[in-house]
Amino acid sequence: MEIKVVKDILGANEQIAQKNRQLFDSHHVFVVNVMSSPGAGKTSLILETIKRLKGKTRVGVVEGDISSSLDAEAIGKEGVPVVQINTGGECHLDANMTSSALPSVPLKDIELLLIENVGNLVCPAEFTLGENIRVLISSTPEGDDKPFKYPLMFHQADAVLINKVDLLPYLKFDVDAFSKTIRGINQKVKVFPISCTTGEGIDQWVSWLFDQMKKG
Ligand SMILES: Nc1nc2c(ncn2[C@@H]2O[C@H](COP(=O)(O)OP(=O)(O)O)[C@@H](O)[C@H]2O)c(=O)[nH]1
Ligand SMILES: [Mg+2]
Ligand SMILES: [Zn+2]
Repeated sequence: MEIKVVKDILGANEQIAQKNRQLFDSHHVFVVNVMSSPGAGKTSLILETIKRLKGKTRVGVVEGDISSSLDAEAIGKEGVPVVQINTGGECHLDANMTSSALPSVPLKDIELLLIENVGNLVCPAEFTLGENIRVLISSTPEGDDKPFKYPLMFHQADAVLINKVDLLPYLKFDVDAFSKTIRGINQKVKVFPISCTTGEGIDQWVSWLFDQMKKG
């Protein structure tokens, strides 16, 4: 019985996600769902991505947060349209919350929508929003065992960004072993070692993202 209830929730979410996707497609907006644990660098990545795409494509941002609008304020300073969703305690965004934010998103004026999900490595994997791609940020201080502990997140991702590689000299984190583990779970995934602090790897990520947008 419990399993059926869960399936119904996810089925309903999937239907709303498909409607969101139709709306995005009709406006030719490419949508990225950015996921990670708290503090891995979602907001930092969005800021760095916006800076590099200035003049190349028009970006909008949706900020999912349990409460507060700190991240939305930081992104608003970059001069891009940003809409805040406060989930009111929910630990993930779902398609319905996303849908309720969309009337405030200027879809006609943007080509790329970056959605910062709530910091969590568990349930965001289950709830699609209508996105084109899913990006998972895993940062070096979290340890290189995360693909073993949260396989679904890694399985669902189109790209995994290993953030904070500037801290590698101080940590026990084996980038090669980590990348190998991810590929064992998900053969198609792209892996980018990056640092939002030094800028390492960000150009490679942004150029890949740009290619994905062109493919649609
Ligand atoms: N050393 C280092 N710190 C980073 C890097 N990226 C983000 N941070 C820091 O990590 C903290 C959390 O980043 P934030 O982007 O807010 O993470 P979020 O909670 O996933 O949105 C902040 O203090 C950032 O300055 C990085 O590449 N290297
Ligand atoms: Mg954030
Ligand atoms: Zn949740």
